[in-house]
Amino acid sequence: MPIPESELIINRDGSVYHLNLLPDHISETIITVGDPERVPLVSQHFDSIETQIHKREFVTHVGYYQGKRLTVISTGMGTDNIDILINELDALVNIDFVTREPRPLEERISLRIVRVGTSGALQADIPIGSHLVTEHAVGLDSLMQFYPLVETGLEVEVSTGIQQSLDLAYRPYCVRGSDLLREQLGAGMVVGNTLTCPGFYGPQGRVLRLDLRQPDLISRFQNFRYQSAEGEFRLTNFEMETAGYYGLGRMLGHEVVSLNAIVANRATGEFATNAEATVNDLIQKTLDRI
Ligand code: R1P
Ligand code: URA
Repeated sequence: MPIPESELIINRDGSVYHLNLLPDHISETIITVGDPERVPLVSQHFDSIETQIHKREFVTHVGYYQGKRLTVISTGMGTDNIDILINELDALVNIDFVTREPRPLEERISLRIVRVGTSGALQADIPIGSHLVTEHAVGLDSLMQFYPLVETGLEVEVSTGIQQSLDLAYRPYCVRGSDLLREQLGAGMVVGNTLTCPGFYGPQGRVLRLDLRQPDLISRFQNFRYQSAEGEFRLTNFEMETAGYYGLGRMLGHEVVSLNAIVANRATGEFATNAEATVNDLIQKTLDRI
């Protein structure tokens, strides 16, 4: 059955609805960033740029870095944008835009998707300026209420523990990312467990003029521990997209990793004086290893 026009929306020029890209526009390795202005910070290192396209917050540059074809795309903020990003990237490679049929199993393409983003550390021993690679992502957002994500026993136990310790009405989701990409791209980085929050202020325990429902939210995040055969699990940092990437990546069969430039530390109350340098170092490290 062809996928109806209302479900897979293809623009008049044959591009996918929000990303505005044609199937030929993307490479199998994709770097994603939140901030559209970070896209040229990545592509400035390319030997050549063959395509530049933008629509809304999705800015895409495709080019070659040391002979390897790479795509860099900005996503804006939040897992709702990651739902659009990953579904549309997957459609570009795994759905035939002429017949509107998913490609047969043996023709399916697994993309390598590398998030290069900023993040706040929860623990005092993860200083500003560090680079952190996410092993497990825990989603406090609602995206996985709508998909049949299959979690391992450990993932369910960890997220049930977090639900209890935060006194939440719902169980967050927990997903381990690609071991392969974590080892390849994250060598020497802090290996952490990232909390993905559906907001920057209240959901990350920040108080400006609004009080929090749980005034001790940050210390609940910081003090959460889960003991398993693999060792002690603690939450190391938070941001706003990683769990969405890891959940959708698992379900659609793409390799995904989240690399985080630590720009804030919520245990010490500091914010980076030179966040740009930490991000630029992470971009360079990513390109060198990709
Ligand atoms: C908040 O300032 C934004 O920064 C982090 C969060 O996930 C959120 O998107 O990532 P990026 O720097 O990649 O946008
Ligand atoms: N991004 C976030 O989402 N939180 C922080 O504290 C820093 C960057």
